[in-house]
Formats: sequence, C-alpha cells, structure tokens
Amino acid sequence: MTVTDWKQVDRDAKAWMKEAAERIRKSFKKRIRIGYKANPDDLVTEMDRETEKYFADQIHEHYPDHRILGEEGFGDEISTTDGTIWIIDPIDGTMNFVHQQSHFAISIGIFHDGVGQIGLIYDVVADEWFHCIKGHGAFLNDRPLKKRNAVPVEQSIIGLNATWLTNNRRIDPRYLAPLVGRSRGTRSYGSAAIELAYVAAGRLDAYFSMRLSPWDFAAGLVLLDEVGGVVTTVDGKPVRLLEQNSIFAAEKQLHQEIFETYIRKGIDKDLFMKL
Ligand code: 2AM
Ligand code: CA
Repeated sequence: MTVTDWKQVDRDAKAWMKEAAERIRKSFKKRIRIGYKANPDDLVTEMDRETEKYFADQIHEHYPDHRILGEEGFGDEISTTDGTIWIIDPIDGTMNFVHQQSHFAISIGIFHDGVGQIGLIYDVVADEWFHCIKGHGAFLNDRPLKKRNAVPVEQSIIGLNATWLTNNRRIDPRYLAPLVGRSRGTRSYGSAAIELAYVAAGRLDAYFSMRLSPWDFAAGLVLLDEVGGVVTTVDGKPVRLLEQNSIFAAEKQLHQEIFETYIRKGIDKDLFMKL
C-alpha cells in the first residue's frame, strides 16, 4: 500500500486553484457565455466548465489513481467512497459570479476511503483561503481557526437562504420563523461553500440548507470537522458524501438547541423521506 503525502497533494491542489482563480479573474474582462441547467435560475458558464476541466486534466495527469466527482461532469462515475476522491465545485455561487463578480468560491474536498483529508475553499475575489489538512488545524489564510465554542441562539448569526422561509416542500417555515426572530441575525451569501467556511471561521454560528450536492459541501465538511463543528442532515442524520443532502452545520451545543427547538418540528417526515 502506498502512503499518500497529503501535504504534497495540498500544495498541488492550491497551485492549481491559484491558476484557476487567475483565469476566472481574467474572464471578468470578457463576455462569457451563460447557459441554464435544470431551470432558468440554475446558471452555468463556460468558466465553470473550463475550470473543472482544468482540474480534471491536472488530477488525472498527476494522480492517475485518484478519482474525481465534479459538478460539471468532467470527473468520473463514482458510486463508492473507496480510494482517494476529489470532490470539486469549480465555481460555487455561480449566480453571484454572473450577477456580482464576487462572493463565489472554488471548493475542493479530498477524501480517502470516505474520510476527509483536505478541505480547500478559496473565495476568489476576497482572496480568502479557508484550508486544512486533517489533524493539522484549519486556517483562514495564515491565521489558525479556533475550535468553535458554544453560543446561545440569542447571540448567534445563522446562515439561511430566505427560500426556506417561504412555502416549500422541505421544511415548514412556521417553525423556522421563530429561529430567525430569536437569533441575533441571519445572513445569506449565495455560496454554500463560503457559508460553511464562515461557520468554520466563526463568522456564522450555524448554516443550513435543505438541498445541497456533494461538491457544495465536501470541502466544508472537512473544515468543520477540523474545528470541532457538527455537520448532519437537517433531520440529524449522517451526511451521505456522494448524494444530495440537506445540510445543517453548527457548533455542537447550538446544533442541538436549534435542532430540538426549531428544525425538528418543521420537518414533515413523510415528505422528507422522499427527497
Ligand atoms: P452553485 O452556485 O454551484 O449552483 C446557493 O444558495 C447555494 O446552493 C450555492 O452553493 C449553489 O451552488 C447551491 N445550489 C443552488 N441550486 C442548487 C441545487 N439545485 N442543488 C444543489 N445545490 C444548489
Ligand atoms: Ca455549487
């Protein structure tokens, strides 16, 4: 069995992310082609595709036995967590990229046999790196991130998309509204990767979304694990790495308080099981 040098993998991943970020910044000056995926709000650009292809080419060349799960489909068909898997979102927050040219990130989580080894989230325009290698602490640029301490709901800032406060199939907004009222405030940044990174960094105390894909949350999972944060599905179950999940991330005590007092009642079990 070969032993992986995760520090070398981390250096390579960061170098490729820097190069990709440079290409994305240059694209601001030209007209980019925008397409739609599932619906007219689900945007994709040539930069999403080019960036993921660039990563896939590099990884296949330098780490031929690693596999890739990517949002834009340049990766591999993956049905098991065996071996080393790079879970890649070339641009998380594509709508922000298109409309605002800010608040989007490149997100890469690297897992071995289902265990997170490296978490990298790079906010391209803010030039902020949220990064960790398992067991070596998490960082925002050069600053080590502290373990998350307990904070009561009244003093917490919650990352939450307003969609979940309107009528929707996944959670009853009547049970969520009091959480919004009782927390110190809510924020929505439009990039799940950035929002999870913010929980790891203490800028948010909790974050949840009723529907995320592996590339939206993979790197965030590794980062949160490294700072002692808890990440489950919204109904309190373990996150399935290769599937769409609801995601609920917070410090342990706050996680429990929000789950017990607000979220659990808002979940219609019958509907939820069908997701
Ligand atoms: P994206 O920008 O890569 O599409 C927006 O609140 C966050 O949710 C972004 O991270 C966005 O990722 C993600 N997102 C948007 N639509 C989604 C969908 N249908 N399934 C999973 N994640 C989605
Ligand atoms: Ca995404």
